[in-house]
Amino acid sequence: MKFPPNDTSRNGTQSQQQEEKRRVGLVYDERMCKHATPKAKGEPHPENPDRIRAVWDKLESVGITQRCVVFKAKEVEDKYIAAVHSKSHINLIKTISCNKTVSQRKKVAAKYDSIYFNEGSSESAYLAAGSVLEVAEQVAKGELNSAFAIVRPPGHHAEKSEPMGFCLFNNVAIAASFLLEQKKLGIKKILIVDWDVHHGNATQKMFWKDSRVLSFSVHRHENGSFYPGGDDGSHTMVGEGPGLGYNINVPWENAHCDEADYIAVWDHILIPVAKEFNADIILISAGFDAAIGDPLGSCCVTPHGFSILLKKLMEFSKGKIVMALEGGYNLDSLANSVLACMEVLLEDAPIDESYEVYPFESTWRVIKDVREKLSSFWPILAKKLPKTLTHRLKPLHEIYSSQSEDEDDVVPNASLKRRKRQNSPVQNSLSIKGKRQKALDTDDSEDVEDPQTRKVLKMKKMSNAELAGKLDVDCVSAMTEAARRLCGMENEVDVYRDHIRQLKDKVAEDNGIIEKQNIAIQEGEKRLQQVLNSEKELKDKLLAERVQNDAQIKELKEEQDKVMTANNHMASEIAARDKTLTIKEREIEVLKQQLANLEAKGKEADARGTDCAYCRLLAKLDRLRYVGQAVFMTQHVVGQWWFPAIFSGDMTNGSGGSRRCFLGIWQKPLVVNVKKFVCFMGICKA
Ligand code: Q9C
Ligand code: ZN
Repeated sequence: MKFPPNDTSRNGTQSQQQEEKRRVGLVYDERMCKHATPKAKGEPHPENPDRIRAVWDKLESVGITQRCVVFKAKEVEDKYIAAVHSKSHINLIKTISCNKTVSQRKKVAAKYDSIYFNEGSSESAYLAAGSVLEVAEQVAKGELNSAFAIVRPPGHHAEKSEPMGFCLFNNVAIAASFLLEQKKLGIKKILIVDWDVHHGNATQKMFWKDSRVLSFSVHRHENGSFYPGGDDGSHTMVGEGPGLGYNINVPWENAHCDEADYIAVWDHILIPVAKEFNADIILISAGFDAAIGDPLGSCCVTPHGFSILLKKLMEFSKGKIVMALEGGYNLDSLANSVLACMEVLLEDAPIDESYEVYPFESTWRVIKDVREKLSSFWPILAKKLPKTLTHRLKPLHEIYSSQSEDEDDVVPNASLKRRKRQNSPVQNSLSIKGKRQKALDTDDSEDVEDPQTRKVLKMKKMSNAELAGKLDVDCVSAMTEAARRLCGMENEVDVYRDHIRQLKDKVAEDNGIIEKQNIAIQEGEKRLQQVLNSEKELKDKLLAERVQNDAQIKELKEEQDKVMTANNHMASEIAARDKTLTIKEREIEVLKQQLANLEAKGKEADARGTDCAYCRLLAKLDRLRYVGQAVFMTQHVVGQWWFPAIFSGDMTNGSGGSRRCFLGIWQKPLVVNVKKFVCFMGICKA
């Protein structure tokens, strides 16, 4: 036996032989063989080191290992185990191999269900978990397309604080938690498919309330009597809280299931849900104890069956699949099944998935129950299954049914629990008939076992003369028999005749009915025609009305158009006038402004006027009147300004005054003859 060379231990190097289209990781490490039962004699324990050796040797012998990226195992770190196991459990597994005697270890192991420990257990457990974690990370990163971890001890029964069912650490659960925790990997949703024949009780519990992990397990259950037993594996266990609907159990009611049953479950439960869930990566708890020939599982899945199941999962999560070995206790079955899976991961040959499935009747029942229970979380499962579901009629092959049941199978009424085989009577009779016909065709009476057939054949071979001479007792009895049959046939003919007559009567009767129905049909057609006619009339009338209406509408529209044009015209005129009005208003505004300015200026002038020298003079003049001086004033216009001119002097003689005084701009003196004392006052604008 060869082991992976040391230099591939951590990073893993691809073989030089040929470039694979897919990078498939493979973990194997001889150190995982160290975990073994302490007792040497007697029956070997089913979970023994030869299991992984057999797998590795097989893959080696057919040249698979050279085509994979091979890794040696690496011990998992405690902090990653701690995500799913308790401190005390980690401590138990870490210390179980050292500082303890064989009998001490035995005593500890006895506290648990189906557990043994030896001096290699701790290391193997750490390596198994580390191996799965390592390749899971590589696949998540995209360094590998997919991977298979050939590990032991297995993991899916190992509870948070309790080793169980040959399992020490839950390898797959540790890897799943690791992937989710390493945010940079971008893994947000994980599908765990557990096809080990036993229920993955621990994985179920570890992600019970977690919607990031969809745990799917298909397993023998048989009402909780199959290991690990109880209700945990029931289809009613669907998760809780945020994890509600994210736990799926498919519990078989009986042993002997084969790929037909598994494929039916895939097609009608797992695949539709996987489509909907759309995981970032798929982890398979790949036990092969449901494989044909397995001593614990008593199921019949062939290697080809496993390859179909795996192939169907390759369509999801971009083919990112990590397989971790769980159970599987028939070394040949185990090795061949793993090989079949490796060929799928390497995409060796197209898998023929066109498989006619004939599952058990019980399988359809289980599928229906599971779908019903989960349909509220996964609406796709609410659809009705096809009405015509095929199920198997053929009898079980001897190899399956004659196999002794394993320890787990020993339950009351085990024989009753066996599959209800549906031997087809049709097929059986056909086969006997077939044989007889073949014998008659061959003309070889000596080889024929059936005495009746042999006799007929012999007679067929005799000449007429021989036959005549051979009217022995046999022949007479044969003829009697023939006559009896003939008589029987005549009776049969009579019966047939009667039947024919009855049929004829029935035909006549039916003809009458048909005739009546024809008449009814014709009447119906007539009535239909009438209805159609009146319908047509109505249609015509409506059409005429419509034409008239259309004309009226057209006329009204034209009128409306005219009014609208006029309106438009008026509107534009109004607008024009509005514009003029605005202009005029603006002019008025300007004029008003000017007026206001003038007024203001006038007022200003007035205000100033009252205080001007001229006005003061006027006041003095008023007093002059009394002293007999004549003062008169005229106005003189220069532009728009009034300038006062004041003349003073004795006005009594009627001649002009001799003295003049003036204010403002003096112009040519104005000589006026006045009789009266005149005071001519202009507006003081100066
Ligand atoms: N009555 C795995 O396949 N059987 N474990 C014990 C006790 C234990 C199977 C029966 C079967 C454990 C990983
Ligand atoms: Zn198992």
